[in-house]
Amino acid sequence: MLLSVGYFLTCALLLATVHCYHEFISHIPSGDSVTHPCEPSQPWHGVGHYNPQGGGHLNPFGHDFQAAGRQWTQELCWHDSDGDGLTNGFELGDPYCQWHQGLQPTWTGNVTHPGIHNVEGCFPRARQAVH
Ligand SMILES: [Ca+2]
Repeated sequence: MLLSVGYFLTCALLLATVHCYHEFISHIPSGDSVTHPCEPSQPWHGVGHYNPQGGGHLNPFGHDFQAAGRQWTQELCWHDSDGDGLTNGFELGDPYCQWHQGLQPTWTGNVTHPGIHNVEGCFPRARQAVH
């Protein structure tokens, strides 16, 4: 019986977490098109987290998204959260920061991760060598 209750609570927590990610995905352009920068065939569901499945520590974009009230703002769009030289808007297919929830971004293909440096995220040793 105790095992069943634990299983139920775990499932409820996971479902709530998945629901949250889906809700937040709709708050950013191309939120459902972000992939792993090192493995483009792998989706990155928790865009604001280091864990591709979501949960755990926030990445720089996750911190900025949270600071923006979990909304796509002009400031968040024009900012370069991961410091790779590309604005968050450019990475997510909204290069002119015109997207609003419910609209189609300028592009949805070839979007890049706004919270993981596209090169250094795959080669952490390169980052250490640079700094
Ligand atoms: Ca960037």
